[in-house]
Amino acid sequence: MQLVPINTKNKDFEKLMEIYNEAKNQLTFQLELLKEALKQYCEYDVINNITSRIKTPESIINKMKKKNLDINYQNLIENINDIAGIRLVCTFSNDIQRVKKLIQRMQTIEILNEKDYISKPKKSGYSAYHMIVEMPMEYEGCTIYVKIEIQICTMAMNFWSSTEHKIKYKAKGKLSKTDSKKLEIYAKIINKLDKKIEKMYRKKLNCNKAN
Ligand code: 0O2
Repeated sequence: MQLVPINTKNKDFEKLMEIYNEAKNQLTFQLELLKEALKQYCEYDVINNITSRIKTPESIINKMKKKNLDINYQNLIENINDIAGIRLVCTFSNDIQRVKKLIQRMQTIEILNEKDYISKPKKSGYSAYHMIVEMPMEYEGCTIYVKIEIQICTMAMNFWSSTEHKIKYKAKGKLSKTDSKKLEIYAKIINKLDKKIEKMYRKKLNCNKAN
């Protein structure tokens, strides 16, 4: 099957997407448990919300074309790492580090790759922490390893990236240079805001401890 050209209307493709979907659901469930445990322990929503998605067939094929890959199953499995994606939205910027470390300790997954767009945002202004993880799944008596992309960001970063996704990153038509520049500036403002809010929260915590 590996070098067979992909037909997204075919049953094989549907089956493969079902496995990615099942892996995504299982990992989301485990991360929901982590979210609840953190809430109990820290007495606030360290992870504010979790969303997940499976990439559309059209988006998968477009990404393969963009990477100049032959459209076959081997290339899809080996090179497209975010067919299944989970986004964890944290309350404060420091929570991202804490959540990242807890995910690194999870026994059910293996971390394949990490990208720190927090310390070094993309040219567009995009910032988030990315982890590509692999999860073993049982399928027809065999174990197969499914890749999932976890994105960790703050509410402010999520606001910026979801909006920018609609008006620039995946929008039809090109955004003007001036507006692209504005988006870069807004991303910087948002990151500064995150830091200021975090600082305010730490100050309040210290005051509470002192009283
Ligand atoms: P979509 O529609 O969100 O799924 P790689 O295989 O690692 O070399 P890849 O996967 O493009 O290449 O890696 P990268 O750059 O880390 O991007 C992965 C995902 O991060 C993207 O998936 C987006 O979800 C998000 N992302 C990256 N850059 C930007 C950006 O400038 N703006 C926004 N809004 N999101 C960004 P997709 O498949 O490109 O898009």
